[in-house]
Amino acid sequence: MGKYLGLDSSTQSLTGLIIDTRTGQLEAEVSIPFDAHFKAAYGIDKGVLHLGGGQVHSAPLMWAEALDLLLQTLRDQGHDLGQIEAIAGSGQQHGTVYLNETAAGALGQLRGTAPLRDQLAGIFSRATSPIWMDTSTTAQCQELEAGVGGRGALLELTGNTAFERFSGPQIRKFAQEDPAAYGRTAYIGLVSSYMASLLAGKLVAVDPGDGSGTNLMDIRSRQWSPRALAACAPDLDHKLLPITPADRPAGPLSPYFVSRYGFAPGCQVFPFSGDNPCSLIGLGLVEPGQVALSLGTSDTLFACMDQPRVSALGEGAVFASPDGTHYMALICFLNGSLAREAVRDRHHLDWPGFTAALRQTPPGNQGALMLPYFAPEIVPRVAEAGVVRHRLDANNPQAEVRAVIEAQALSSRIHSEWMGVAIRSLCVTGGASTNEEILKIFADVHGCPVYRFETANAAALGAALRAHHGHLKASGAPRPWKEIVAPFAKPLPGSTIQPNPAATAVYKTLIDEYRKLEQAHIG
Ligand code: ADP
Ligand code: XUL
Repeated sequence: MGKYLGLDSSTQSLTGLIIDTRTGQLEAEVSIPFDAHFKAAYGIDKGVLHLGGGQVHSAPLMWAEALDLLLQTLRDQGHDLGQIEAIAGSGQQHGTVYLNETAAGALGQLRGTAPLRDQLAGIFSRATSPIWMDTSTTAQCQELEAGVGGRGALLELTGNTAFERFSGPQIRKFAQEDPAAYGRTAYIGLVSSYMASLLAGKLVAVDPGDGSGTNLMDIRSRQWSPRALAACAPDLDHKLLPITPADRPAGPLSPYFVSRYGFAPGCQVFPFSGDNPCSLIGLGLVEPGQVALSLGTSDTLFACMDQPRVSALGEGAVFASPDGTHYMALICFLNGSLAREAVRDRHHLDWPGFTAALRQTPPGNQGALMLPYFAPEIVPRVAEAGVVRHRLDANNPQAEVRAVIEAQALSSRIHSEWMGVAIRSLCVTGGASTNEEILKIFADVHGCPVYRFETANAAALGAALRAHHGHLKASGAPRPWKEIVAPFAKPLPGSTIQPNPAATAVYKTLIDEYRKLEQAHIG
């Protein structure tokens, strides 16, 4: 035994990762990309539905279908799921799932003879879920802040000013725009709690890590704030699933998965958390100090903190760490992989061509700069998409490729200053962290080494480690986090990228130029 499964339900894919804690090995790592399997059935593009006016949703029934497909794939690959002791997971943060009053019964009666899709299609009071890319809730952000006594009051209470992508503003918008469907909603959860509920065959609570991405949780008590709930939407205290400690078992796995995929009946399910909080664990950031960079659909830069240091500028977010004691500071850039892909596709390149362009161009790009707002941006706040080119030829593919990466790295440097953390190294994860040329630019701009790891799926790994930690604790033999993460969250030998001092010197002067360009365009 000693095996644990971590799941990551992200924007574009569902990943499953199995660790063997006796050998310290990753035993399996499988991803189900949503577009490859569900594009036609759900009408998605890169995992999401663009509904106009900044509304970006996805389909919770699709995530359930992906769960069946992932477990079937693991089984087909010969993995004995009967050896898994416990499962935990991670979900893209902030997205909200709306269930009607039949949901609890349907989850409790799942039969192994038919797929989840067929049994759960009727449980939603809203067929689609707004996700973190949704920028349509500016009015609701203002109303929520005003409702608790102002921006400063919400920041003090929840650790965060109101953000368009956070769950509270999403819920308020739904309650305002479709009060009938809101009235039919018996339960509101997050992507994380929804995925955990499928596995446990019952409604599973939200963990404090993901709860802190709602604008509704008291960051110090790690419970819903009655004041924030009242300011958000009617009757929300009855609809929103409760908050539970991340290491309290949610229950045994539903018999559905036991009969269909051969899991052991006693396999435990732990609450899921957000993808960034899980990545914090998966990269071994269980003590303050180190800083991490995730280059996924979004780019995020985050650090572990002792206390919830807040960002008064409203740029950074603060979440509770799923380790139960610490906090994390995070900055989220919406124009991460989507911007890199936009440049790649605009110039008809593939990843090798994109990477070659980075090799062929000099640090500093001969003064060419880009503000890469291919979509509205979270940090800095940019409401309308619009790419700005400064001394940059839009028809020069090489310069464009370098410009987008340098912009992302410079922006991550400028907008992390509020964290008050000296960035002495960066632990990297996410799909684009497999690209060494991209990482070199981040190392040079930050002037620090970049550490790489065996897996680029730190969120799924962090989830598996959470399952291990929780399972030991529940069995009466708890072990400190440091010992749990040590065998897995260690940089790959020989893979560290050191900054090039000459390039770092170039970027030192460019930082101010980039800052000025940004200020000139966004005020
Ligand atoms: P998420 O978990 O947010 O869905 P991932 O961390 O799985 O995203 O990252 C997926 C992204 O990784 C893809 O959208 C793609 O843009 C990017 N990616 C994959 N390979 C490369 C590469 N060689 N160079 C740059 N980006 C890459
Ligand atoms: C973080 C954020 C994104 C999502 C999707 O605040 O919005 O990083 O978690 O990965």
